[in-house]
Amino acid sequence: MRSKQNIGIIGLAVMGKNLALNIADHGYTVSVFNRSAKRTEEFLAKCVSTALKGYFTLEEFVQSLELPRKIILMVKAGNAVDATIRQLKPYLTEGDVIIDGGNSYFEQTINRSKELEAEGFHYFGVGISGGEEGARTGPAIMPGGDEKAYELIQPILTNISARAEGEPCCHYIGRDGAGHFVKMVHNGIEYADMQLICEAYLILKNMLNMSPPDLHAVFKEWNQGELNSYLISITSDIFTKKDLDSDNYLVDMILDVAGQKGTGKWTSQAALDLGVSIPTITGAVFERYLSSAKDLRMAASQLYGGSIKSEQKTTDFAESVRKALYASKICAYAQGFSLMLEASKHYGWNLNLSNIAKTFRGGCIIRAQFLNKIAEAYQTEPELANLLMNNYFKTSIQQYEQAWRNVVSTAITSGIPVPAFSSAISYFDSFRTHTLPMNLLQAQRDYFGTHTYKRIDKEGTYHTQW
Ligand code: NBP
Repeated sequence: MRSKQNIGIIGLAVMGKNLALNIADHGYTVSVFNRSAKRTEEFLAKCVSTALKGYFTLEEFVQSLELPRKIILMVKAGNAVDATIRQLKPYLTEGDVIIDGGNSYFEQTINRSKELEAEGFHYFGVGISGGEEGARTGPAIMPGGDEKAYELIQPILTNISARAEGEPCCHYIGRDGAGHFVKMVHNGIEYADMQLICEAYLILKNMLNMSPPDLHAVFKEWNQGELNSYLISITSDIFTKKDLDSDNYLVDMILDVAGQKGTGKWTSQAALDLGVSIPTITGAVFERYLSSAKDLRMAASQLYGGSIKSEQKTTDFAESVRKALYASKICAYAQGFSLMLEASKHYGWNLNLSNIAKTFRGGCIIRAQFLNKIAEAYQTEPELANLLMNNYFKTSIQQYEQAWRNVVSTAITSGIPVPAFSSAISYFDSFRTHTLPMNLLQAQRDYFGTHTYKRIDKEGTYHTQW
């Protein structure tokens, strides 16, 4: 009898095919299936490994797998996931495990989990980060689902994940939608991180007149220190690339209109629903929207007479920009982790924020040395309400605060758009302010809407005839 395969993958686009190869590299046998046969044929034609077998009907694909079956869906998020599950179910046996490895919206994962677990299947929403390269060589993996059933898939997921400081970047996250929620917040933080780097670039370019080679050198140097990260490293690389069609550097030939696939928007929506303030992440999403209005921005630039006043600074200013970037980055991560903390309470996920920071250290886009500090912070204080309350981050912010204020105020005075830098410093200022002006706001609400207010000197709820 033909021996059964260890695991199956449905969906052979960029992520699915690379994940299949990665799993096969780790000694597992893998069956693959794709809705359109052409992709399967192309994949099999290039594939030399005998560990991989392709199928052209879902029934044969399912029958090829050992029990309990473990099937990873790497199809487009949304309807494609539901359609695949619907077509798959008639061939499955109770106890089989379906793993959605795409970027599904976490609430859809919660609903699918409920439905499939009631039918006797195990369902996992697994965040997989790192794009094509991560899928091939080791992604960061965020599994969400039934903790007991997790042992069925834990060895494979752990083996194929990235490693950081010898540890796998794969930790069980929590029930149902927890893994997809954490992956979504990872992407939200990524939006903020990228936007902050772009603002640092704009400031350096305009205030210090830096060319792409200068910028390459600055980012390369920054990557040697506490900002060490994948995003800083690729940014440094980007500044070395010459354009093939002109004498310019490629970065200067790229249109300033940002794309997005929606996970930053979802993070912002989740924050609004859960009542958590994440202005730097949301600001980064809004800036991508504003970038899309290129024609309108060009017209406004005519109307208001250009954009940026150039104020030449000395090279020490670059060090201040580095400090401002680091302090802002702390605030962006503080926001993302606060959102996960609130979601953990709301959905009863019992998230281990230290393990989540460790998971982010390798394989994924926001991988950075700095995540060790976050992991340590939550390891020592699992109940930490906000990263800004941790001693290490407090010291960093205090050391850099003056430079940070100087950079943000100089950028604003010069007309350089810094929505992420300025929202980060405003977040910090609101966070550390003992008395916000919400006393007046409460008075206004009570004045026009009888919304009542509380007093600082006695218990109770009050209304005034203003
Ligand atoms: P895509 O998101 O581009 O999806 C293409 C795959 O979905 C193809 O295999 C396609 O089959 C299949 N598919 C579609 Br579209 N509709 C289907 C349906 N109704 N039934 C069955 N299959 C259907 O692929 P990807 O970029 O590899 O990403 C896969 C997942 O991983 C997504 O959720 C994505 O958001 C996530 N992700 C992607 C990246 C990345 O860097 N690309 C990174 C991290 C996570 P077909 O060949 O027949 O059209």
